Amino acid sequence: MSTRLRIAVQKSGRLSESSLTLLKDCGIRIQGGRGVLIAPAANFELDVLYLRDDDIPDYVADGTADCGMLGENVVAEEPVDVCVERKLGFAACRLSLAVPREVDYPGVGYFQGKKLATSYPNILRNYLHGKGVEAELHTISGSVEIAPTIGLADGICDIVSTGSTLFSNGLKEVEEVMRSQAVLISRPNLSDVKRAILDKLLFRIAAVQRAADSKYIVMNVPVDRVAAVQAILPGIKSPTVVPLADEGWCAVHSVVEEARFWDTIDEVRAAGAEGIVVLPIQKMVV
Ligand code: PRT
Ligand code: ZN
Repeated sequence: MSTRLRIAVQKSGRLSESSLTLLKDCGIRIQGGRGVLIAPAANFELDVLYLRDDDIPDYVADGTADCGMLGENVVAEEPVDVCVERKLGFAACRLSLAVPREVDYPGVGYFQGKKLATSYPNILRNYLHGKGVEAELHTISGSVEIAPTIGLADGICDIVSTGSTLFSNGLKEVEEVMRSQAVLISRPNLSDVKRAILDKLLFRIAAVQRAADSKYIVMNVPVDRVAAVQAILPGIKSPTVVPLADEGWCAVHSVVEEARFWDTIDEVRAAGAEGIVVLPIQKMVV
């Protein structure tokens, strides 16, 4: 029995590139191209198994793979016993109900007794059940968005990201059934050795994600304004303050959250900071 961790990754599709980039950012070098079924990492106790995303939950649940990266929507649809270890922050989308644009939509009760086409019958059934609505579900595996036009259904439940597919098919989004992003799943009861490798991988993923969410900033601040600027900057602990050759000035170094980045810049400028330089962070281990 191999003691290497086997991770399932989508072979080709919307998740493939970002999944492999994440492994690369974790310093893991995968050997060989995607033409193979299984590819070993050169410098980590990991093998990559390339699969269709729909097959990943079953393969992880039955132990063919130890873990996998895929959309939450696929995990939620498959009734299998896997654990969601971590949200990965890419492939964000939502699973939504949509109806023809001309429908005067009164609320979710509209779907009572209606025909709905979807590739996600389990998620949709649960959702409608929770709303006390009973509809006739038609499971189709592709091109769900054309079902109303060809008279197969009154509405659809499908993945939406920009909304342009719905728009170009004369549909409008009326209910959000679930939000989704890529996640890392694992099978229950991993051996201690494999659990330790997975924890090592999760630790690296956390460092990569933290870095992506943060920026390093350096700025010049008059000595008498340092306290005011410092109060604005959270940093990891407190900011680093270094005296400059020009007496009366300091350089202040700190880490700011991407989400609050521009607000922070406005605030420190108003507090007296000048010459602000912003740098990307490669990894952030705390
Ligand atoms: O071949 P394989 O089975 O492995 O791949 P697949 O064709 O089943 O999946 P793929 O690669 O299309 O998507 C993989 C995962 O990406 C999905 O399970 C979602 O978690 C996520 N994701 C993110 C999306 C989208 N965004 C998305 N926009 N999956 C599908 N779409 C499709 C959607 O089905 C619809 O047809 O894009 C269209 C809508 O996009 P907009 O931008 O027009 O709204
Ligand atoms: Zn698929």
